[in-house]
Amino acid sequence: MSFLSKRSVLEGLNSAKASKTKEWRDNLPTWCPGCGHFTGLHGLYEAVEKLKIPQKDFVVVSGIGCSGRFPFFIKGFGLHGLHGRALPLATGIKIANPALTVVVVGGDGDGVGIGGGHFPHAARNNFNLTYILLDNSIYGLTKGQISPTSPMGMKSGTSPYGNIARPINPTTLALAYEATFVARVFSRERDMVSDIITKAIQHNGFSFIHVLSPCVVFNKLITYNSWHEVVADLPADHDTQNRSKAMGLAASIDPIYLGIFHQENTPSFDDLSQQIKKGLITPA
Ligand SMILES: Cc1ncc(C[n+]2csc(CCOP(=O)(O)OP(=O)(O)O)c2C)c(N)n1
Ligand code: SF4
Repeated sequence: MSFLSKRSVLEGLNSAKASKTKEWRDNLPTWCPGCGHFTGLHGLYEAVEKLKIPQKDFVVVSGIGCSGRFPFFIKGFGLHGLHGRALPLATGIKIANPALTVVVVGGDGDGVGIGGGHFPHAARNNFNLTYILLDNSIYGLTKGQISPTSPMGMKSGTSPYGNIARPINPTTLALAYEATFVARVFSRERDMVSDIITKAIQHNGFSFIHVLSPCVVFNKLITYNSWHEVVADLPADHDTQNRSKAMGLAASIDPIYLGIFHQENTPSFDDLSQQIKKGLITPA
């Protein structure tokens, strides 16, 4: 990936494709030119435009990090919360008003580091949220410390001799936590990112998208090129109903598979709580 100039970013934002989503664009993103997070943002612009979600019914909730800047760049409502606390904030918003479309965005540090304790419970409760985890395998905002997804051996300000901790894999975590929609995408594949974010928002229940989203400034080891060499689409005959098979494919590091690993139609938290309220079911 060549380092994009500020001008080329602006040209991209004004391109014919981007102009279709101009109603959704808010402040000009402050990310570094070439940051992978741009693709996640464009994917979300395209998804909400395609799904014709009214801006008054749309909320983006984030934690802290470069990824946490998301709500400033998209119209609708936004909440830039505390580091690692985006999921509980979003859960409260969704429970208070189930009619809203609530999208949660955060980094790998935010989501599987400090906020890692919230992820299993948002997933297993099947809250009707879409969680986009922008993984650059580093803490970007705080200028390049290792994160829970950094590979062993990676040098950084906090690992001058190389990282000695084993990395965790957000996609296998989501599968283990019983998320009902689990996908992985790469921010070089813009159309795939938009398509899968659209499907995730349409999904009834907790949808999780792991975005491989390089930090072009602080991570010199995990880059567009290093990921490009190992990513591959999931096998065409992959059965998205088979969670244990999905787990094996999600754990693979060469290739690193992209696509929808798991999708299951089952009542969401909102559905079940409405049915209980109406006296239609009683918890067993
Ligand atoms: C409670 C708390 N601890 C630590 C910080 C400092 N901090 C801000 S962002 C961040 C990590 C950001 O990394 P990540 O979540 O991966 O997002 P990125 O910036 O890479 O998009 C840290 C440690 C904080 N703001 N609040
Ligand atoms: S520091 Fe890294 S993650 Fe943050 S905006 Fe710049 S490229 Fe993106």
